[in-house]
Amino acid sequence: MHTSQLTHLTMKIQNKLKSLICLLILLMFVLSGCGGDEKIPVEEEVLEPTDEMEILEELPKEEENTIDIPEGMVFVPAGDFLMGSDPDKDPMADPLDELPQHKVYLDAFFIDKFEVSNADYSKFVAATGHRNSIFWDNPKFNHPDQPVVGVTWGDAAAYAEWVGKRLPTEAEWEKAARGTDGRIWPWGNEFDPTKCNFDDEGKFDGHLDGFAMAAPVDSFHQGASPYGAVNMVGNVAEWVSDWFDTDYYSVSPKENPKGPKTSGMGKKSWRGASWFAGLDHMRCAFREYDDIVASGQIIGFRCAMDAPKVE
Ligand SMILES: [Ca+2]
Ligand SMILES: [Ca+2]
Repeated sequence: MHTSQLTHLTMKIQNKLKSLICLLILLMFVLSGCGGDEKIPVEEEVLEPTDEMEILEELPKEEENTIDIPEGMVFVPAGDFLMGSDPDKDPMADPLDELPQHKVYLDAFFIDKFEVSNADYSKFVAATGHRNSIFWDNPKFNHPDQPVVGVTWGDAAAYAEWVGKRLPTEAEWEKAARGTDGRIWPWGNEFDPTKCNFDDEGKFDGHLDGFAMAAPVDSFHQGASPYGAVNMVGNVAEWVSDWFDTDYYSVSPKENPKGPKTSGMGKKSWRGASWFAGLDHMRCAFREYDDIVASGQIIGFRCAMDAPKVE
């Protein structure tokens, strides 16, 4: 082959190669440019609705506007809520009596926004001649605005009847305290020592929350429950209507549970713990009990009422 011919052929091959490279570059550019600025879609994490999330969808709020809510009470709409504790979410859960966490349906009801005060209770005593609190003359406990203590379960039930109400069931109390979503505290899942009156120094005279003993019932609004009830955890513990049974949650009915029929121990439940108790008791799911005739310095109560059924 002639030298010039060879050179020409080489150039042709080089040109072909150049064209091929250009084509490849163009192809890569086109491919990479496909879709302009669009990023490769990252699969978003989709949360599967769980039972827990489903029941977060509350009943319509309008219901609250169509119901005549008695003065001093809050409305808790009908529906499911999570009762008891999930130890994976709440390390302080007591495995003895707070498990299993379970879904409970309750009819609508009203519950007192505040614990019953000494002022409230003294009206009952004056009107009926019912015996007074055993601490009626003790200045640590007898301020009119403080919650009444030193009352037995029977005293509490008698007061409730006198005002045309009743004691809440354990389930009603717990729903009123924590709403539907199984939260640990009335205000959410993070503890806040400024939102309840408890033994905040761990030595029975804690008062960093402002109170060494029971605070006025109309206090700690910042710790209100989803329905607006205050001092549900802390201040004074609260008698409820149920007999106490450690194992009740494993056998309780799914709708409107009212506690065991009887208690061999003669113990009635109380809920919410008090100014005398430490952090681990300051939880919506915490359960405790006392003798039906006991009347200590830490147990008071609040009342409940059935709400009219909405068609
Ligand atoms: Ca305190
Ligand atoms: Ca309380």
